[in-house]
Order: sequence, then C-alpha cells, then structure tokens
Amino acid sequence: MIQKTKLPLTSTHWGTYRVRVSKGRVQELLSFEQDQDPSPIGSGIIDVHHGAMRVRAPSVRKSWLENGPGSNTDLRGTDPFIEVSWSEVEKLVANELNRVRKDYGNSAIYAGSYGWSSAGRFHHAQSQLHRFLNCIGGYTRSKFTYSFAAAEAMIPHILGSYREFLDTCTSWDSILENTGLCVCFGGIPLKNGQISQGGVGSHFQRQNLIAASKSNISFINISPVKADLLEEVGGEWLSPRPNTDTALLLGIAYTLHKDGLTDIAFLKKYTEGYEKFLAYVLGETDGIPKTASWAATICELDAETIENLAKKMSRNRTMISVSWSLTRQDHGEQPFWMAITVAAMLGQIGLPGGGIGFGYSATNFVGGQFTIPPAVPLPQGRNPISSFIPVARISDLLLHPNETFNFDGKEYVYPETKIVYWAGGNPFHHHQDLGRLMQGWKKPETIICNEWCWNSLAKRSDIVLPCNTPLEREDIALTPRDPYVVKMSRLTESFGESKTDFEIFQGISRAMGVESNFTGERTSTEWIEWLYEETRKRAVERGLAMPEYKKFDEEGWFKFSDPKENIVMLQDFRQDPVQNPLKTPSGKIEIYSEVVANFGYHDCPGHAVWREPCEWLGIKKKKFPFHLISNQPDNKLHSQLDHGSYSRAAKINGREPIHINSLDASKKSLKSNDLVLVFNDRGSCLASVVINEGIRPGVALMSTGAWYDPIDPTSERSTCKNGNPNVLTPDKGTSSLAQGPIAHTCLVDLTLIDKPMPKVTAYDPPRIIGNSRG
Ligand SMILES: Nc1nc2c(c(=O)[nH]1)N[C@H]1C(S)=C(S)[C@@H](COP(=O)(O)OP(=O)(O)OC[C@H]3O[C@@H](n4cnc5c(=O)[nH]c(N)nc54)[C@H](O)[C@@H]3O)O[C@H]1N2
Ligand SMILES: Nc1nc2c(c(=O)[nH]1)N[C@H]1C(S)=C(S)[C@@H](COP(=O)(O)OP(=O)(O)OC[C@H]3O[C@@H](n4cnc5c(=O)[nH]c(N)nc54)[C@H](O)[C@@H]3O)O[C@H]1N2
Ligand SMILES: [Mo]
Repeated sequence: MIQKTKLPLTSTHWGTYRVRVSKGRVQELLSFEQDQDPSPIGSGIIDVHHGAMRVRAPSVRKSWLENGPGSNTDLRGTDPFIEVSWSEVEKLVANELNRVRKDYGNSAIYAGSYGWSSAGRFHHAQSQLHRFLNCIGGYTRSKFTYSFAAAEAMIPHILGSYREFLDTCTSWDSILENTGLCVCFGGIPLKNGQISQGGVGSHFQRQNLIAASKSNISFINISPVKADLLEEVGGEWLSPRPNTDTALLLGIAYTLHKDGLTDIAFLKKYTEGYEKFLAYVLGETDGIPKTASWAATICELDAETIENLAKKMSRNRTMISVSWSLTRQDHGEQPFWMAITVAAMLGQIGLPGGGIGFGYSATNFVGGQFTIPPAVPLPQGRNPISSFIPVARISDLLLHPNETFNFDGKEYVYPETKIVYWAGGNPFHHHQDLGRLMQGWKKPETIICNEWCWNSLAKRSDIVLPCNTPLEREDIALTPRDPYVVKMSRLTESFGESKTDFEIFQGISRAMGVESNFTGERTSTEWIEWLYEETRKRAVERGLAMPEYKKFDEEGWFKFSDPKENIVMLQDFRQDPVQNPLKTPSGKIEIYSEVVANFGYHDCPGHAVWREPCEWLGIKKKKFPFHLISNQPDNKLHSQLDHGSYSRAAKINGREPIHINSLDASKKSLKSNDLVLVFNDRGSCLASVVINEGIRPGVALMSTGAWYDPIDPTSERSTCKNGNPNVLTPDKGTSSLAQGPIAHTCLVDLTLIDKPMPKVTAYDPPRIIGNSRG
C-alpha cells in the first residue's frame, strides 16, 4: 500500500484531503496529516460523484430549444431536457448573448452569480464567468454577500473597513493569554468552523475553544440554541428572543453609563459622536430610556441578568463575539454597530484579548494566528457596465425592472434582465422567499448555468453546461483566509462530457471571437503556475518565504510561517490614533456617523438604534407563534452534497429535522419524529420533529441546505417536501442602507401531518428525452 503522505492531495472548503484512487474512481478521502480536527463533510462526495445526478452532457430545456428564448418560461422546472453537443451549445449560448447584447445592451445580462462554488483558485467558477463576460462587454453584477451584507455596507462607516478587521480579528492566542470573559452573541458554533472559503489546511477552532475553556476564561452563550457553544466549554446560556440583541446591548450600555463604568477617556480619544448616542440611550431624543428593564421586556431576560452582565463585562478583559447571523436579520446593521459601541464604552478595543470580534468559528479562519497569504486571484478584467444590485435583491431585479432602490445613501435603478447566467452558486438554495423568486424566475428569456449535478438550480435553467468537480481538474488552493497553499491533483477523468468552467468559457469565447482575450493565451496549467508565481512575487516584497513553483508542485503543499506577535484587532489605532487613523471621516470609531445620518433613513439613522424587526416574537398581533432560525447546516456546506450519503444520513424518515423545545411540543401535541407542516403566509415545507431542550421555547430551528422540491413544481407556493426553509423566509432588505438578506427574521407555525405525503424527488434527475444528435 502506498504511504498516506505520498497520496495526491485535493482541497475543499471543508478541508484538505489525501485521496485514494483506484479503477479510475476516487475511493476514499483521508484527512490531511496537518489537519488537527478534520471535518467529515468531505465523505459526502464519493457516492454521488459518478451517480445518476451528474449532468453528463450539455442539456437544453425542450421549449427553449424548440421555440427559442422566452418560450414557456413557466415550464422551468418541469420541461424535459434535450442533450446537445458542445459545439451546438456553444453556438446557442454565443448567439443568445449576442442577440441580447445587440438588442438591449450588456446590462440585460445578470451574472452576479453569487455563491461559494468549490475551492481552487483558478477554477473559481464566478471569477471565470466574470472574466469571460468582461471580454464581451460586461454584465450587471451583485454587491456584497449573503453572509453579512449589512456589515459590509455599515462597518466601513463605523471603522473605515469591514474586511480588513474581519481578517485581523484578535487571534485565539491573544484571547488565551488575556481574556477573562467571552460574551458570544450567536455562540461560537463549531459546526460552522468546519469550513472556510477557498480551502482549509488545519481546523483550529475546536482546539482553541477547548484550551480557552480549560484556562480561566468564562463564556456566555447568547443564542436561541444552546449547542451554539460546545457542551464541554460549559459557560452560561442566555437565550433572549431572537433578533433582540440590539435591545440587550442597549440595556447593557445604559447600565454601564448609569453605574459610571464607561471608559470616558477612551471614548474621547478614539470615538466620534458618543454624546448623540448617549442622548438616545437616556431617552432624551425619543422619551424612552433604554434601561435594563426596558431591554428586559423586549428580550425576555431579567433586568438583573442584564445589569449583572454589564458589570461583569466591565470587570473583566472582555471579548464580545458577534456571530455573522446577527447581520442576516431585519435591521441587521444595528447589532454590529451596537456591539462596537458597547466595546468602545468598555474601552478595551485594541487591547490584547479585549474588544470585539466578528464571528469566532463562523468559518475556520476567524481568530487565526496566521500570516495572511498575499494570494493573487485570477484577473477578471474590467466590467464597463455600472449597473448592479445589492446581492439579495435578485427577485426585485427580476420583478421590478426600471424601478428605483435605495442603497448606501444613493438611489439606483434596476436594469431590465433578459439573460441570467449562474456559475458556482444556487439561488434556489440561498435566496429568501423562494415562491417570490419563482415568480421572478419566469421573467428572463434565458437562464444559463454551469453545474455538475441536477440540483434545484440546474433543473430550473434553460441551458445547463456540465462542469467538472474539483476531483476532475488540476488546481491550486491559495486564499488569504488560510496559511496553507495546496496543489490540487486531477484525480479522475471527467464524468460524461463535463468540462472545467475554464474550458466551458473557452469554448463559448471561441464561438464569439474572443478566445485569446479570455484565455490570456495560457493553458490552465500555465495559469496555476502564474497565480503561484505572482503570489510569490508579492510574498517576497513582504519578506515572506515561499518555495519555487517546482518544489511546491513536488511537495504538494506549503504553509506560510505564523507571525510571532499575537494579532490584536485595532492595536495600531489604539497605540497611535493620529499616525494610524481609521478610514472614517473623523479617523475615529464613529459611534455617531454624520454620513449615515445625512442619508436620512428612518430604518438606519446616525447611530445604533433598536428598531422592531418586521417579524419577531414580541410583535403585536402575532399570527405565527414560532421564530424560525434557519442556520447553517452541520453536515454539509449550504446545499452542496445534500444528495450525498453523509447529508442524507442526518434526515429523519427522509425529511429535514426541525428542533423545538418540549414545552412547545406538548402545546402542539407533537412527539419526536412526527412529520409536520411548517408554514406561514409565504409558503410551507415538511419536516420531522426533534424535541430539544437546548432550544429556546418559541423558537424552531431548521438548518438550510435541503434541495428545494415543491410538491407541484409549477406552483409558486407549493409545499417543499424536502424541507428547504427558504420557502418561509422573508425577502426584504435589512434597511435602505445595506439591503442585506434577513433569513433569520421569520415567524412560522407547525401542524402535525398524519397522512402519507409524496416522496422526495429532489434527488431524481429531470426527464431527458433523447438528444439532438440523434
Ligand atoms: N434561510 C437561510 N438562507 C441562507 C442563509 C441562512 O443562514 N439562512 N445563509 C446564506 C449564506 S450566508 C450564504 S453564503 C448562501 C450560500 O449560498 P450558495 O453559495 O449559493 O450555496 P451553495 O450550495 O454553496 O452553492 C454553490 C453551488 O456551486 C456549485 N458548484 C460547486 N463547485 C462548482 C464548480 O466548480 N463549478 C460550478 N460551475 N459550480 C460549482 C454547487 O453544486 C452549488 O450548486 O446561502 C444564504 N442563504
Ligand atoms: N458546516 C457549515 N459551516 C458553515 C456553513 C455551512 O453551510 N455549513 N456556511 C458558512 C457561511 S457561508 C457562513 S456566512 C457562516 C455563517 O456563520 P453564522 O452566521 O455564525 O451562522 P448561522 O449558523 O446562521 O448562525 C449561528 C448561530 O446564530 C444563532 N442566531 C440566529 N439568530 C440569532 C439572533 O437573532 N440572536 C442571537 N444571539 N443568535 C442568533 C443561531 O442559533 C445560529 O446557530 O457559516 C459558514 N460555515
Ligand atoms: Mo455565507
């Protein structure tokens, strides 16, 4: 048997693996010897890689092929497909892009193409798509991410940048040495630390969390879900009503002020506009003092608990961790702004182990004590088209062309969309209110995607171009979010007629006469070496050692050496705010932002405020009794590999689990494993009940990821029999400022289903009726 360390490597968002291949197939993924806490998610790919759900040839929806663009768009999802040759499909796509460019202009091509795709820097599907479209005059793009759009728009106004501070969150090493108290909004969910975009060399969240709990650090998990903090860590569990964190933090702020616990010197030296915020806290501006008792009625915690928490935070070196989920809710700009404000009042920002952190364990990289690799991405060229949407406004774009929308202080217009092109993302996974997306999805004349499997997106497209998986292509994992650089080997032949995304766009660009612009006259192998060498040049400039490409290629991996000094967010700013000002108008932390105030948005004024979410447990005239939390799944990454054995093993009687507290179960006369309909006015889905005392009463927890599978695929509001919670979630922007998604703001009800329900068909391929090649 070959020694494990001699086996070829591959990299995924959920880890690096040594791969055992025989008989032309990947047989086993073995954890990388450097990985201290490997994730089991990877195993899900083996049984589906060569299965019936692979897209084996370019496939075109029957009505589109026979009657042209825009035909029977209501049949997307039910029409059968016809397989065509690559040369035929390349011509079809080229002609269609040319028709739309000529008649409507490039802004009529929406190719935001949001999504995680797979690891591997060169074959990053979205970058490949954007590079290709930039060669033919551009496209309408999307701005920001589903992960934390509210923070991406808001934090630059407060701290001058978001990404910069996300990438330099105070490291676990600094926490281990200095922190006394870790207050974790949304917990520190290890399930999420399994992944990191672009690849993971070694998972470090668990080891650090356990080490922290063994030292003298105490943890407080503030979350509707007890399991958001590892059982072994112990600590206290506070479960306020979901989406009330801002009110809780305001109650803490009031207490700090009342008890004289604010660091006035810090506020003076490093922040802007505290007085204006304080007037609001004291109720001088709206007549409502934001006392602990006021907060207590909103959060449903005791006032005493809130006051004690405030005092404990001021007594200790305190790290406040705010999970990214706090941004994916109505007014999701506010919790982060408020948490920064409280951290400033405590005066610990920029001190070792203190201040604020954005989502420890939201992905593996947060809090890493590693050197940020100066990773060079694939150049995408220039997009001359200025039209864009905030990423989660996709249904609005399709349903309301030529109408205006607000975003970050300006007004913009949605362009008209004729073509949607998606590569490396799945809107039928990620978007809210799928019934509404279904309405919008009928509007474009042509929908194209590159996919490797017949998931909910591929089934609802007009032209499906079969792409390779990472196991079928050579690539390089090289991301600023992980210190490991991994050479990914090509491990198996391409399934059916599938190609890499690069080859797919090479073929279309050839048909459009722009092949050499697109390829840059490099092969994929040459591009991989180019990315490495360009990164090495940057590394050398920064004094970072990196082996030559040949040596790296032979070894298979390389790790940047760790920095000697502990990483402490905003340490430079604290040490010298004049020499190292923030990139805000005042150069300081903007507790009050004149810029934001001048936008004049009621839903996002000039300092952090409590605004009632559009749906929450405290709403007047509550129609649906449960707050649905549709968090990230433990057993997969989003919708990827939902059809694989690892994900399917976690279903109960073939349906997605929904967790509720025993108090709610008895109110509803439900028991474990009961099949329920989860519903509200937007839609419904099926799920199997799990009774879980670690869920706050009034909360229902159902993770995302199940492939959308409506009982009646032609109906917009049909029950999803596979349990995709996005049939329930609202499609509304966080505020006029960020317009981010608000999946975690959602009320639902549950009812027992005591009759047999239709079987899940999500994992069956669509009907393919012959091929046009005879
Ligand atoms: N209710 C609810 N909804 C949510 C969230 C939530 O918390 N609750 N979270 C949101 C968040 S934070 C995110 S980031 C989004 C995630 O949403 P997405 O990133 O869109 O979800 P994925 O399932 O990862 O989609 C990636 C797609 O790329 C395909 N793919 C993989 N490799 C390749 C490749 O090499 N080439 C091509 N062409 N395709 C490939 C996969 O098959 C898959 O269909 O979901 C959002 N939606
Ligand atoms: N295994 C796995 N890991 C992943 C992903 C995946 O799909 N699978 N997706 C990755 C991606 S794209 C992202 S963006 C990150 C997201 O990282 P997070 O945003 O941290 O992920 P979530 O699981 O949505 O939320 C974390 C926890 O926040 C709690 N929560 C929800 N609403 C509230 C609230 O109003 N208040 C408080 N205090 N707590 C609340 C929920 O109980 C939830 O379990 O995860 C990444 N990690
Ligand atoms: Mo995300």
